[in-house]
Amino acid sequence: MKRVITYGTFDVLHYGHINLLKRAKSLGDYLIVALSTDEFNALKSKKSYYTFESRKKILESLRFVDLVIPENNWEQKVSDIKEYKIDIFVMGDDWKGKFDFLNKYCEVIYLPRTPNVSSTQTKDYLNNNVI
Ligand code: C2G
Repeated sequence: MKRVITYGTFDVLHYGHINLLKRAKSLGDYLIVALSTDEFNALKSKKSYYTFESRKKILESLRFVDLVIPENNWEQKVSDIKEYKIDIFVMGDDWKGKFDFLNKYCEVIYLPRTPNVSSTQTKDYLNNNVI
């Protein structure tokens, strides 16, 4: 049973997120998503449209996501990897290099981001095209 973990806000879920999550799951058998809490988002200077609970519900509805846990801080990754016996840590390549220190504990893989889609773009579009 190969266990994979990834981290993120996953606000206003879009096909870029779906591509990342699907590819992450395909690297193993069990995918854990550590979902940024609303409080941690504030630390990342992000304000998500959907609350943590709503974003969690959406992710849990995806058949290729096996477990959603809260991401409360930057520091929890090593303990998460140990606690959940993670084999592979996956992030989009906008984070390339940032988490290489986790190589001591598990495989670290950066996957290419999906171009031309982001939660921010979606929100901007909706804000500027209210009918
Ligand atoms: N992503 C992607 N393609 C996009 C947009 C996002 O592959 N067009 C990926 C990101 O690279 C990331 C994941 O989807 O791996 C989640 O993206 P965000 O919700 O923006 O996550 P972020 O705010 O980068 O949080 O501790 C790590 C942080 O919590 C990462």
